[in-house]
Amino acid sequence: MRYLNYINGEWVEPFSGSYNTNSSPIDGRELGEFPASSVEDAQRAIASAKGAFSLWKSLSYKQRASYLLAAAAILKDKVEEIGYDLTLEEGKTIAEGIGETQRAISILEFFAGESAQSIGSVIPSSNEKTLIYTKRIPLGPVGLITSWNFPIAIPVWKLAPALIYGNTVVMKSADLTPKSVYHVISAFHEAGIPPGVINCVFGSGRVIGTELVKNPDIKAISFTGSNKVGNGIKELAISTGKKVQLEMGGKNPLIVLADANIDKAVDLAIKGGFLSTGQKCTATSRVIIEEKIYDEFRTRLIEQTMSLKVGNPLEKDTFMGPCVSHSQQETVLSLIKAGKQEGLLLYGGETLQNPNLQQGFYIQPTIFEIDSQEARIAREEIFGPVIVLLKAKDYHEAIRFANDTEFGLSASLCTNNLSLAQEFIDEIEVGMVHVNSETTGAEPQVPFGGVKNSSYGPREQGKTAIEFYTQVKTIYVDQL
Ligand code: UN1
Repeated sequence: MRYLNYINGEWVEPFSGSYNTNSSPIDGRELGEFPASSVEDAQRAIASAKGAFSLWKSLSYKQRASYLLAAAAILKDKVEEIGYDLTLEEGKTIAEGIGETQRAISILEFFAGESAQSIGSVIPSSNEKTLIYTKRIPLGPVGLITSWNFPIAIPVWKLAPALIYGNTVVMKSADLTPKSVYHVISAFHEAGIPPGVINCVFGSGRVIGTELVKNPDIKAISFTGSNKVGNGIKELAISTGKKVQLEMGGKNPLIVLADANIDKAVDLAIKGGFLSTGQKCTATSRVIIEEKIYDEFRTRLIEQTMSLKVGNPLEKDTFMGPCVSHSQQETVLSLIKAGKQEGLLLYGGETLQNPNLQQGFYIQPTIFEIDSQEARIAREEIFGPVIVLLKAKDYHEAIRFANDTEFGLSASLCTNNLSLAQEFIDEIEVGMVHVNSETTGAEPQVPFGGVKNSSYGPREQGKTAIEFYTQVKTIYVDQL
């Protein structure tokens, strides 16, 4: 089947007339053709978003919320079908595919609820008769550039706040996961969103993304993806006067102290490190273990990892599916190769040998042991099913290791020691701290984002999303 761009309320062919075939990382089956759009398509989408802005911002918050709720209801009706398509396209397990679709519904419901929340404040004037207040106003057309690893949730967590606060949108879907984004856009189309409020262009980031970032009619860019691409976007967007929000990499540590419940800590390491094939910016990639329990933790982690079912993610009992693409698999394998020189491979490290899985991009869950943080596998984001173990003398050494990274997205500590947990909360250099829980996860009603090289600009999600998607207007009202 051939899918089209969505511009000004209609499904339209790209100017180029050319299409890319999308295929499944599970077994290579073809999933449809998506536009290989050109700069002209992006420009047409931007013009459409610009044209729709004055109508959309003039609607009441409640009216705008009604479209979010209608789209949520449509996604709810199709949650199994969409979750299945997400799994086929991205390779995460079916439980995760459906779970992610449910998360998108919660995000839409949360931001619909924000339509009844305060959008400003009244501030006393030095003049007793003057009323001074602030209100939040939308920015205009915004460009949303989304990643393949959460192809439903991330488009929605940018779309929902952009729309509720009155902005119009041009979305650039990740090349690898257009069908998931198509489902999101279709839900809004079916919900009757006015033409031009949402536009979506499929194709290469270098072409469409660059146009969005450069074009003066786009007032802000929100991006989720790699540091390399994000940093390029930052320079260009700032030089054209835009607001920018970037969510990029992580190298998230899980610290396990000697008093921790080892079974629970092993479970957190496995879920945080291997679910979604490790392809989350929040994935656990370093596990730092206190010396006293190191051997026991390592033994149990390897035992549990050996028992995981890795394979076709459409089968209900599969724990971990393939990498998203051949090139992602190659990148992960090359880091594993480097890891073998720098550290000790404890488990995994190979592609799967099962003859039924040769058309997919599978890698075993992989565990390394390292004795120095200089190793590439301890410093670079791998974005695959690889965790590295590091022994620490005590909490103080562990936190030093944990902070010794350019990234600062999330981190977790396993302990029952409340004082150390509080010290950790204060000392760890990340945007999201966990105590006795996975480094992954993001509830829609709370801020999401990191420090250091993980993020740039205001936080996504929760009430703080308003910071990025609006600006403040200050109003003085005097009596004549
Ligand atoms: C999660 O951990 O459930 O791209 C969400 C990412 C993040 C989202 C993580 N922006 O992986």
